[in-house]
Amino acid sequence: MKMKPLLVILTKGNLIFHRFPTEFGALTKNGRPKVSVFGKQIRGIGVVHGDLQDLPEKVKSYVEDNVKLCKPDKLHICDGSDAENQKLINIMLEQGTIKPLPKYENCWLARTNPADTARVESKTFICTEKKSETIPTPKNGAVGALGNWMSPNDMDLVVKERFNSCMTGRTMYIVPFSMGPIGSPLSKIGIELTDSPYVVASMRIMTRMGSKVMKQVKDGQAFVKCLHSVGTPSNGIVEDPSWPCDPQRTIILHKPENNEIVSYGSGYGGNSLLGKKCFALRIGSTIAKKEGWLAEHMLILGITNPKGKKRYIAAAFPSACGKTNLAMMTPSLPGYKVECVGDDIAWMRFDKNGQLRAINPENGFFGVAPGTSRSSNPIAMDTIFRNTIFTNVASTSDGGVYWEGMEKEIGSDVAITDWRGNPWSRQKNIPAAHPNSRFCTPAEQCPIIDPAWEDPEGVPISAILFGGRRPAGVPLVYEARDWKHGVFIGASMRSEATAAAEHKGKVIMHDPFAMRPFFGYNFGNYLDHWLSMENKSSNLPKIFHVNWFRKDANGKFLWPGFGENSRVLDWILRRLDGENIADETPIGLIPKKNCLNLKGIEENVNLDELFSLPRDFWLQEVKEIEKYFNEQVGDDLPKEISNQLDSLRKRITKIN
Ligand code: SAT
Ligand code: MN
Repeated sequence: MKMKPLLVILTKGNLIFHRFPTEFGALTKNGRPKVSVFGKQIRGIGVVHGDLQDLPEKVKSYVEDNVKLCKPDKLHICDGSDAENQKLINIMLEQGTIKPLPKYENCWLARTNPADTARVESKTFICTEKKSETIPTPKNGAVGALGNWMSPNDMDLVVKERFNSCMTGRTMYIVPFSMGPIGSPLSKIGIELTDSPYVVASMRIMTRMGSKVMKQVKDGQAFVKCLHSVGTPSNGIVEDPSWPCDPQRTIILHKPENNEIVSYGSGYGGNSLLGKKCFALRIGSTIAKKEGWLAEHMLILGITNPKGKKRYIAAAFPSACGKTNLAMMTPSLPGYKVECVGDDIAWMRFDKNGQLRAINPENGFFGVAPGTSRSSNPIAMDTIFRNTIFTNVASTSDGGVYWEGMEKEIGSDVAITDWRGNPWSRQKNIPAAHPNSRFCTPAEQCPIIDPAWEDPEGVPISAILFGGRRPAGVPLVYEARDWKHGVFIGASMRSEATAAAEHKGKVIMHDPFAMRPFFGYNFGNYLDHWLSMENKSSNLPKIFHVNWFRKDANGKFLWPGFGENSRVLDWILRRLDGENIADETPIGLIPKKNCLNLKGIEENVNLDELFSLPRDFWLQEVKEIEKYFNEQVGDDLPKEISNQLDSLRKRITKIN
């Protein structure tokens, strides 16, 4: 790698090393950048892109406050243009953050610091005056597992301690972005201040970013404040200037009262692309509660049956459980067509006719790469090889990418370099790509993007699916008896841990509504909010639970999954049409014998095992749920939900 000029800055006895890209320069005699903030003017600081005077007043004062705190050398006001993007790419190339992937068009590979590869749930906090606003009070000495709370005072201390001068030697980018189509009544705006060009380039893909959004702020729209820095370790030494970060002190804070997000120390995904989990889910859920709608960790798909009737379905699964695959499914059942509205987040509200409508607040897919292949998700493979930033995947000697699942898709003569940059061979017992490696790609490139995916009114939702990775006991699909039962099913969701966060091993974790890491307020109140939706409509979506991941005694999947999941969606759609194809069971309604369409399926499917309800398993499951509700939700658990649990227990004891 070409060496860049090395600058050593002494602050309070600490040495700080910075490698500046050559475009940097203007510093004062003592080597410190000139920063001074006077009243409404930011003087002595280079504005390298855009015009400060054009900023709306509210943005100006937000920027000013944080320039004072973070002391960047330069300011860049993002307009979202191609020319700007090219500039960012050049900077990242120069810093060694990305390298080109010449096999494809406008694709780039970023390798992170190996200590910065996933969301950090243990370092993610919601800041409210009262702890009980954020999390229910755990009982019986349990450690709270429904989010972390911090007081606003402590938040201030954390911010002062970490952000003071954290952008010295760097550029602060001012990133205006819209979550949701610009101008939709369901959309919301954010301004992210960040010192990472990687974050800016990724936000340009994942959100609608640029001048149009700034114009909306000028016209008076409120915005969510999002401050982000990759940070500098407290010893002042940036180990690897190509991916600066401060994993020791990484922290992600949310203050719903001010619609404010502050994130320090990580450049990765949900930690740094603040529109995603921080805004669209955590702050989003608090806004949604106030305004009477739902901000959920759900994909949205459109599905047309062979008769040409189209419906939309929203589905909640924990991170890295195949949401992207389902959202882009190629149905194996003839005559069906799936179209994609979104793969991760849904903002939903009932319209004046009582129809639930959803938008995808995002503009791109930040999908898990490993496991994505021509056989598992050909549509994703047709989406991601243009205008995409890959992170922590392996690379090939012919200028392409590689990950687990792509074995059949590369020539035997190409050499592979793993995600850390080391030569890799199949004999090595370690994965070539990091299990949480990602592609970040524009949604509009998806060949089956739904024609209504940017409809400002949102798409009408007919069914809601909950699901997870459940290797044992949980059948392929079951239907909730009614709305309250559906809310209970969402509340009782459990799933095997994945690589999307820092959890280790294949433990089955409670993950209510797939929102456990993303609740912006007390989960008990969240359940009340969901229950209250019942009064908003006489035409509520039906609720189902699905599980593609059940295994037999030998550890083999009982269901082929992927395109064959269209058979489950077919049953669901026929239930929406009121067909008499369901049998009551203690846990909900399951397909009547011969009513799940298996015509033409190649695998031998053991339906009896796939739909069996082992009594001991379910007694244990009820016990686990009860323990979880008691310990974690305690007095905040709505009565309706404990009633649901009681009736489930009674029904299960009757299984023989
Ligand atoms: O890393 S992200 O939070 O953006 C993705 C996910 O966990 O679903
Ligand atoms: Mn997700």
